[in-house]
Amino acid sequence: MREAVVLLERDGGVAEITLNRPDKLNAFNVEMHRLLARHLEELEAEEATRVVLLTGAGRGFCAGQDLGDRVMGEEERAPDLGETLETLYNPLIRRLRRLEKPVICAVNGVAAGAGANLALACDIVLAARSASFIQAFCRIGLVPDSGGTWFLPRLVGDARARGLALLGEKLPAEQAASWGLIWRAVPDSELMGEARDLARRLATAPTRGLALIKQALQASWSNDLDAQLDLERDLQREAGRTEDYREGVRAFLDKRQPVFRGR
Ligand code: T3D
Repeated sequence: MREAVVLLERDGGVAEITLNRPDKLNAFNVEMHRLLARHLEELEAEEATRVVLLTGAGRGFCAGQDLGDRVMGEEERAPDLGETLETLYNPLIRRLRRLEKPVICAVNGVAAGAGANLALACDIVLAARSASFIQAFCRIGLVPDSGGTWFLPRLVGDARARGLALLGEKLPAEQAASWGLIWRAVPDSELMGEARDLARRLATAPTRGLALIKQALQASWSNDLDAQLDLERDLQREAGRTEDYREGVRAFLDKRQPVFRGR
């Protein structure tokens, strides 16, 4: 039997998702989109899952859209790429940004096109030193999608965003880390160990509080300071009513490690 094109394993509070089309560097086809969306939807609803870890099988992380599905004959009508963004890529990026639990991305190899921007949509991005990021769109006449034109200038500034998007050159993981595009580059052999350690750590953190942090940071991109202060007030009110906050304060005063239940 053929293996699924997206694998899902659960271990304690951590759900590990692996993109699994290694012979295509895990390029996206419709089946991969559908399965990934289904898994994320399930995980969203599961209280027991407190962290999602995303990675790729084989030597690549994800090479973006499977271009084998985009071959056109001379006379054929071009596919409506706006439609595929609307129905497949945009919902994926929105789902990851809105997920009320942290998403760690372990970039195990090349991340190109929508694959690069999929990684950038995650909350904490670790990459193997041999991995790289390529805004490959300009090489085939397309525009960076999956949030690329939003993430890039915010993460690395306008000059670097333009260079990356217009030249489509390979950005090695260590440079990506030094530019602030990702959290850290680590030796290849340590990638999955580090990513899983981080995931286990976050799985015992105050999950509701982390979800509110994600919400506040996301809103900060479009809020002015006044609106952000108001939002912090509202979110802090909510955080202050969680069981985990109670536990955090009690544990601090008792001089013991807190036990957070994620509520
Ligand atoms: O279409 C829409 O719906 C709109 C949305 C678009 C989103 C997008 O992501 S557009 C951008 C699409 N992606 C690309 O343009 C990247 C294409 N791939 C590459 O440029 C290179 O493969 C890499 C730079 C990523 C890696 O290069 P390298 O030399 O390490 O590997 P390779 O030999 O090129 O690839 C290995 C195999 O994977 C190869 O197959 P083969 O020859 O061994 O049978 C190659 O064809 C396949 N592969 C890699 N990327 C894709 C792919 N097959 C289909 N689609 C791919 N994107």
